[in-house]
Amino acid sequence: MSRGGALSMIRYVAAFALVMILAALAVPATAQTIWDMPTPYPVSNFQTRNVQLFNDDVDAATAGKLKIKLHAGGSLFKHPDIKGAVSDGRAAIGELLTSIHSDQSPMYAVDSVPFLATSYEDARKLYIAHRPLLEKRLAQDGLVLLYSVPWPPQGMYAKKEITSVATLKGLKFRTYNPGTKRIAELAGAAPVQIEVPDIKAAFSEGRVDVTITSGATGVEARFWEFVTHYHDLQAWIPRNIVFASSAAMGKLSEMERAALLAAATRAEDRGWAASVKETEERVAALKAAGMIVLPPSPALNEGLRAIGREMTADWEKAAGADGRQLLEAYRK
Ligand code: PCA
Repeated sequence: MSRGGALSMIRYVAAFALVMILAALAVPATAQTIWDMPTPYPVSNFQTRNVQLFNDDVDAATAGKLKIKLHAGGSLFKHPDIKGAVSDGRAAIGELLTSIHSDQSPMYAVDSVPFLATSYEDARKLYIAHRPLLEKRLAQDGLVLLYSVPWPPQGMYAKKEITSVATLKGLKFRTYNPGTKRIAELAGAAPVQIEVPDIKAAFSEGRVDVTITSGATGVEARFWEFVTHYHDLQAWIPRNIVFASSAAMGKLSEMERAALLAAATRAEDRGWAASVKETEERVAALKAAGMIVLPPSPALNEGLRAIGREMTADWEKAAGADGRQLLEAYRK
């Protein structure tokens, strides 16, 4: 071999070695995907615990190729910002209360219309009718629905018995979505929007007199330190959704996407069962902590149902043909 030939051979071998080194370095980057997942509620909450089990399940099913990192309690993005963050790619996956965005679309509101679906059985029927339209609406925001899990039925916490809607007049009413804000307004109360992580501070600083939420949230935030009465209204069953960015999902392998969807189905079934269990346990825990747990008086019940009828009519008007289709499917 000539000298020139030997040199070009060395160059060739060096270039080949470099390509091999770069290829080896590139392997971990393509072999593992890490997704950040902002969620709104505390780590101890049953919804969050279910999300963590979902993430563990995805990790196991993909042999660690897809890892989802939980950022609970609004620590990465605050609840109202989670949807936008996933839509525009600042996070790949997230969780939220569907109806926090009910002012964007009636399809984000239907599970939180008072007295439309008040039992788990009806909530399930409503979800089945709702799901295709919810998926369609989320797709407009570049999002894919993975699963949806209900909160326990919603009741009212207060510092005295609320005997009628008129009793609510002028009270500081903590809200968590535009629907609860509307209830407060129709009742002549003063709405104040507060996320779960801030609720204890709001109560102790005297910014809240009354709120509607579940036994789960009431126990978690130790409401008995601030209020005395729980009116077991069973007024509606709001749902959370777990959703991903369709762009981020498009970058997964076929195997990873299938694993994610299968884990979502399991998480949904597990979550509905956990919610039912939560309902029984948490109302009992409120009683054990010394709270007065009572059914609504006939006057309060009728007053709230009248508000529910007005909000149902408003929803039907806003939701148009899609809304009619949804309600027909639900009532079948
Ligand atoms: N807890 C959440 C939403 C519904 C519920 O039961 C909250 O109070 O914000």
